[in-house]
Amino acid sequence: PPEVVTFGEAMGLMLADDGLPLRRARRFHRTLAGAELNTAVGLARLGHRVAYAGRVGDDPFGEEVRATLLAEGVDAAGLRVDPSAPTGLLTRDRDGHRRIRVVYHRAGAAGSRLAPEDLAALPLAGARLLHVTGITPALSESARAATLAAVQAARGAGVTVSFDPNHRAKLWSREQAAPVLRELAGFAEIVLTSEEEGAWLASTLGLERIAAYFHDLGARIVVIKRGADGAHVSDDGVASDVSALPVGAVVDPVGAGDAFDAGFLSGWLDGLPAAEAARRGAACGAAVVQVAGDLEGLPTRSELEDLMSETTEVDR
Ligand code: ADP
Ligand code: KDG
Repeated sequence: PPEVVTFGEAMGLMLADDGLPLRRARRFHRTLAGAELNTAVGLARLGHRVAYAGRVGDDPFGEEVRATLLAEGVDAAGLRVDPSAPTGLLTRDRDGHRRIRVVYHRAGAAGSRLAPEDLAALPLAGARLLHVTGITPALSESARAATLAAVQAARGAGVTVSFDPNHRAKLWSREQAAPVLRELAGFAEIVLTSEEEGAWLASTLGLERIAAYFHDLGARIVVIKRGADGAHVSDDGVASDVSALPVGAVVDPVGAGDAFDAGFLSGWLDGLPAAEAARRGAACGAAVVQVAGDLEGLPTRSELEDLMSETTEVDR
């Protein structure tokens, strides 16, 4: 049985090729995106057994989602084709220096039609971890209901829940999102958040105060991701700071958070202390920012070992 189950909206991604803004870009790299898809593939590359559920349309992007899951060894039995809507799409530009512009073409797409009954296909019983993000409940009423039902079922089955709020301001306002994200965080034993959204949800500044807020909601482990500043970890209130790995050039910063989640959860599954797991997360995040696309830079287990040992300068 899978160790980890997750679900969400997987989309086509058209990523502008070079440093041009979206408005003027002519060449695009065609790939896939979706926070939970990214984390699922990241975990599978590190050798974990993962199952993924969601809906895609009856179209080439949907076929590519299935093919990618299968190629990566992710159990895709829970991926459903919904012929009534297309697979969602997002476009974004790519620049290590300017602000990235993301444009969604996903309203009403197949992924947003996810409903509680879809999760019957998820092999929750026997799993060690259910990973959810706050993107899915932003997609629709039925997707929100599915997300809540999933974390409740996991709780009932004694499966650990990990939660990344991943607030997406283009999908819903802070006023709409806050109560839902706080409710979901209350089901999670592991919360993985960014500093900005953590401060907002906790209505406080300061890493330790943010962590304390999520501990009060019930989380045992709180990880606050801080981009090039690394991450802050609070395990039962015991704090550690983990530095980011040095990177040559930031080619595409998007997807680092999902990669971090994959690395962190991999470490947790392997029984590492939280600070060690965060180092694995940081290595995965660093690998992803140096490559265009969300999935492309996710390391395999042996690539991760090289990254973390920093010994391989030139391999000849
Ligand atoms: P998000 O994608 O959710 O905004 P972050 O930007 O915080 O997430 O990145 C997640 C993790 O990836 C960071 O905690 C860090 O370890 C790593 N990371 C992100 N940006 C860089 C960078 N420029 N250099 C090195 N590591 C990075
Ligand atoms: O975390 C990366 C995501 O932003 C990207 O893959 C797309 O899931 C996505 C979203 O909703 O923004």
